[in-house]
Amino acid sequence: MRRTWEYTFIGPANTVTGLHYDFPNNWFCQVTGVKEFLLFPPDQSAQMCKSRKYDWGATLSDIDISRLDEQPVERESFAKAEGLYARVEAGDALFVPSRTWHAVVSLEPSISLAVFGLTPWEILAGGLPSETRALLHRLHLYRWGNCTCHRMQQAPASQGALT
Ligand SMILES: O=C(O)CCC(=O)C(=O)O
Repeated sequence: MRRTWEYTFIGPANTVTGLHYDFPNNWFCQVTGVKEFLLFPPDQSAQMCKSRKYDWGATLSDIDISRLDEQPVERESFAKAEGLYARVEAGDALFVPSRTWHAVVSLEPSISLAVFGLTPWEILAGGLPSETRALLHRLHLYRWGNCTCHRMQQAPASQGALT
């Protein structure tokens, strides 16, 4: 028994999805176009420069694979990582195991379907802590102001602060 849910990724060529990992396993299905994956198993986490930025579904990295020349510290760490390269074409399915760091670049306009799944035990072990963090985040008690889900608006000049 497994609860599954899907994400669809639709985008032009050269779309970059930054380095991150997801808690669930993922069957990544390429529908049209071509994408390249860089994959790093969980034992490479020490080299992945884990970010403090909050994201509901993923754990993010401070490494920006498209701006490594501007990130000397992250680049040095990234250079020590041992990973895998995968290329997916229309009709391919790639299994991305739980907690595997990955970054993705589309070489062509692409449509992809990511199918995530969690067993009841995984929902308890990982889903519960994740939902607790999400609740604390919405209550502004956890990583508020440093997240991918809320856009911080510039306050009027007289207030001179971010809201
Ligand atoms: O296809 C992409 O650009 C991102 C895919 C991804 O990160 C995922 O399925 O977890």
